[in-house]
Amino acid sequence: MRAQPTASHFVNGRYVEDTAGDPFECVYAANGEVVAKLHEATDAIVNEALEAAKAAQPAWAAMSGTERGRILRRAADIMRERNHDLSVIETLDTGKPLQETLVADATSGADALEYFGGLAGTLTGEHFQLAGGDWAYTIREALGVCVGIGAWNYPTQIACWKGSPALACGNSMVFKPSETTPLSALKVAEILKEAGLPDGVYNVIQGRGGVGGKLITDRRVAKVSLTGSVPTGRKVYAAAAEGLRHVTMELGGKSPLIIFGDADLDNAVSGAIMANFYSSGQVCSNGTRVFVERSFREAFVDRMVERLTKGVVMGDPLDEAVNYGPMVSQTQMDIVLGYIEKGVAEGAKLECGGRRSNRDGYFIEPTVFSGVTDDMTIAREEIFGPVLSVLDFDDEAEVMARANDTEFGLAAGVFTQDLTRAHRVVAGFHAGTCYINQYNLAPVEIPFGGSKMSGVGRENSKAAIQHFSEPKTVYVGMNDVEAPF
Ligand code: TXE
Repeated sequence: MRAQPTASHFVNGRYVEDTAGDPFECVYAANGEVVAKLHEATDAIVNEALEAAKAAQPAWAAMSGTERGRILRRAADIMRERNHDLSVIETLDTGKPLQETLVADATSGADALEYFGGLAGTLTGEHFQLAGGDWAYTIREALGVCVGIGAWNYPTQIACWKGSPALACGNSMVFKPSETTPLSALKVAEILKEAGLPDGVYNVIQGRGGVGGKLITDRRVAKVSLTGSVPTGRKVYAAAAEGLRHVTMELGGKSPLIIFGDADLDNAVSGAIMANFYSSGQVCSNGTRVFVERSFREAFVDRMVERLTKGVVMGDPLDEAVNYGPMVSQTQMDIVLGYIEKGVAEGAKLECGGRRSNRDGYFIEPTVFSGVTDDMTIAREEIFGPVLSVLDFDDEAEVMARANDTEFGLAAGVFTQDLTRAHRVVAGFHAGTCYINQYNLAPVEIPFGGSKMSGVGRENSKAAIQHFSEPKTVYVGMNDVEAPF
């Protein structure tokens, strides 16, 4: 098997296996080949990982931020040196084209390790001068053992986006990747160890939702950070609430992308491509409801179809000339094909795509619907595949109301050359991450996350520090104590 890891789990600084755990397979989505066989974590493995994380955390937190940061930054350097090998594993794990994983996955993980490594030495509390010479200060403290639970679309990135700020703040982590993509996070754990991370500070264990459930409800756990769907988010949030645990929820979306008639046509089409077809559409922040000003629609759809027809290169994702990969799994392909069928049945006009490709693997042709209305299923539910819906609009107030008429609030975007309108529109969006004349970029320096049903908390940037640490307030009395009796 091409990508068989040494063992299923990485606990307390070493690979461990427990064959009593339910077996599962990692499948290369481009051809259905089994590339690795693993076992779900048994209760013994779950316990071992949590014990290791609990035992390692105090000494890790007691190190200076600069020392912690140095290890994270060293790990970033190793990730960059091994970018090619890590990208191949990410491609085998997810089916995303190597052309894409070479620039978007280990590199993004390394950015997070470097950024939070740099911040680690700068974390401080505050000082407060109070009446009569009394004063107070806060100590920024780690939360303790944090659990990270990942989705299958960006396994390396998610392992690093959660691990880096957690570790920078002095926490330890038990990370559970998606059962669909178990490989990449193990590499992150290996590299952190090689960079000098003390054993037990970052652990990876495998399993489906049941293993995640055991982690979330364990009394040793202080915080849960999930990337996944809204239904899972609800369950995980509720389970975490039982123990009043801190949470970060990075969930799904059905984000609007508004294109006004004055936009630069090719930029708008490029933005909509990035918002719908990158990673074959398997991106949570995708702008899948593309509202196009009616007068501009024909030109927009024509150019979109032309660019997809001429530009998409489907094939083995390991071939660097290929820029468009399969769905991550047969299950996901079936879900997406089901939505396409519904789009047709509900009366949307298929402009291109709409079918499974006739090659091996779980490929779906890039699909564009026009004439989509707000009530159609494809305009309301997260599809998580390469399906772009064009909805017509006539004026700004109308489109804003329609754009916000969703339970989700992850991202939103606008293309226009009118500066005032651009800022007015983003001010009106009910969404956590907004774009003007750009879409779907998420550099580590800026906060990323959703409002409404799309999430709680933010990842990346200094904002993530707030979500992986808490202030301890210390009041310092400088005067005699006054008491009523
Ligand atoms: O996600 P799930 P899946 C969406 C997308 C997709 C759908 C299903 O629409 O079609 O989610 O994908 C773990 N307690 N997104 O099945 O089920 C699970 O093992 C604890 C959006 O992969 O949400 C996995 O590790 N953990 C998303 C993780 O949660 C539980 C990206 C996500 O699983 C659990 C991927 C439980 N009860 C899919 N149940 C995004 N927003 O980026 C499941 N898990």
